Amino acid sequence: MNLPPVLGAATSAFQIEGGREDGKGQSIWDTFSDEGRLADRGDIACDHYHRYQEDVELLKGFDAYRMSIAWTRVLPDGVGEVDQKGLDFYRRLIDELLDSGVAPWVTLFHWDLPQALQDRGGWANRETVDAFVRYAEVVVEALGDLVKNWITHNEPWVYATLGHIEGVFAPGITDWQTGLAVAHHVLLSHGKAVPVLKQRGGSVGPALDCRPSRPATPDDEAANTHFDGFRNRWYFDPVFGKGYPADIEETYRELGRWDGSLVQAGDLDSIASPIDFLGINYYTSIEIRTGSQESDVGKVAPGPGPPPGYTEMGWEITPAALTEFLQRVDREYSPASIVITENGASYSDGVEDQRRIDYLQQHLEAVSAARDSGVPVDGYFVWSLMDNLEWVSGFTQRFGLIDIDFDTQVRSPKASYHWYRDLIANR
Ligand code: IFM
Repeated sequence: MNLPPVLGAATSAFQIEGGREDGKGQSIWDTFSDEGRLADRGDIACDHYHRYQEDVELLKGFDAYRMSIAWTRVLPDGVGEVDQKGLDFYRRLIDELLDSGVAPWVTLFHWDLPQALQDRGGWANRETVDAFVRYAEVVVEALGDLVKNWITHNEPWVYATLGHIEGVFAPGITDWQTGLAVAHHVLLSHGKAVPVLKQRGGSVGPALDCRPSRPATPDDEAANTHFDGFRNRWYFDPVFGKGYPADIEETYRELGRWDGSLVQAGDLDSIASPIDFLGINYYTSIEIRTGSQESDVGKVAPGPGPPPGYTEMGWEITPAALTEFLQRVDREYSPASIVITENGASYSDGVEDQRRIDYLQQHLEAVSAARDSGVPVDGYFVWSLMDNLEWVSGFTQRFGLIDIDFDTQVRSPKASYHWYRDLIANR
């Protein structure tokens, strides 16, 4: 296989850390958890806050580890006072990684917005952009001597849409105008943070989620184009200087979802601030049929597939679509470098997880095929290093290379962990 030079695994703060202590502020996901809106509470998760040394030990042999910082540990209210204890925790963790030969790839925003900022409108309020830039300044000042790869935002589509249009994720809002305002401000804050994070020589990129789609029949082309615009182009186009896609803007205007008035002079240039790499999170693709009321929020029924055609998230296994999507991104946007910032599968197979090995093998082959055709894919991160709190699904969906017993916090590497670590060692 033509593997990317950097192979690692990923997690995010809320999903693994626990540790609501040492001055940590409340995030919108803590609130969702406190309100009983998650299948399991998030107070402890994998208790990584206390067990990070054990977790780093298990990362030995990996090239890199993608983690996120909890904004509320660094600035409990999002703005104002810095909590040194929070920064010290991340410094200890990152020191430990570097001592273990594992490069930290650090995400600033993986959805856990300080509740104090949400109380002032969250990402729908343009002031949150400034708050994020200040947060980036604080973090790069404290950790920029150690961290060389930064990811601004994780999955802006998911954050904006599931949290503010569908309302199933925190903060639980169901309003299109809010969702599109959130998306714009998240993208704007990404662009404004890029030069800040580069100040100390780091490489910077966003982690964009994608959902490649295909029309079920030739008659479904228009629906498919619309879905692709809503789901992919609305985010990829502005990051690469193409502005918002005109066809989708027109639809949104007609439906009263967007009048473009919150896009101020200079915003689109800021969003297109040059990045060093494009992070892509890929799990599945989708078939689109015309006429579904919900086709623009991704609720199109998937077509049948031969077993084992789906993971336990109900996501169809489509590795070829990853190769095609990478080739398309290369053709249409020409990023200097692409990193698969997430890819993985949920299976509750315990430590004998051959199905996860198969999934990862197929997707690494898909990445390899893209590289063979000249696409600059330079990194790949498995989601996830360990089973963790899968947002509203709680502990029911297990993506980890390492099994977690959530009662005892015992870590047990799965067959996929050994397979992946051997692959890295023997490449
Ligand atoms: O667990 C999530 C992660 O936080 C973001 N990307 C998708 C993963 C699986 O749903």
